Amino acid sequence: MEQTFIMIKPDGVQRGLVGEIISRFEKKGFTLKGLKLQTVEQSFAEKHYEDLAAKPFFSGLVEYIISGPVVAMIWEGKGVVATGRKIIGATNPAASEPGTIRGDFAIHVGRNVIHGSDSVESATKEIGLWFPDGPTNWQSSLHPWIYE
Ligand code: RTP
Repeated sequence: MEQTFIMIKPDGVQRGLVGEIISRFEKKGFTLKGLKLQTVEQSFAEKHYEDLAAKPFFSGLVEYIISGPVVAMIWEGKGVVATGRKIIGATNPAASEPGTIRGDFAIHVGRNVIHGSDSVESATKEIGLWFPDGPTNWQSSLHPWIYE
């Protein structure tokens, strides 16, 4: 089953959005396979965002990510990478639809509350970085009520 890496960024934690965000993924039917609250070092944040190292906003982005604890999660389900991105909404909250997390809770691209892997390949890489021991191995009993 497909997995994705989701991170509630420091603004999401500080603003008390953790429960709301987890609830949206749970209610959709996805399964939580990993969860931790963690403050990361600069080098770790730079590694996570290494593909963006050349962007002008990179240093500000790293400062933002290390500014407080984040909630790192693994979510599992059919199509969870693409659907997770839809639940999150467009990168710039000004373009995020109402009903998405960023559309409902964010205004500025530099404080957009949440990260979600953009491909299955990125998800594998990010889960490996954040959860070196891998996901928690369990199966939701709701499975037959979520999938045909
Ligand atoms: P994320 O990786 O956080 O899920 O975001 P994303 O794929 O939707 O967007 P990406 O282009 O990978 O950018 C990563 C994060 O960098 C910040 N950003 N700031 N100031 C700016 O112009 C700007 N552009 C992007 C955002 O926090 C974005 O989520």
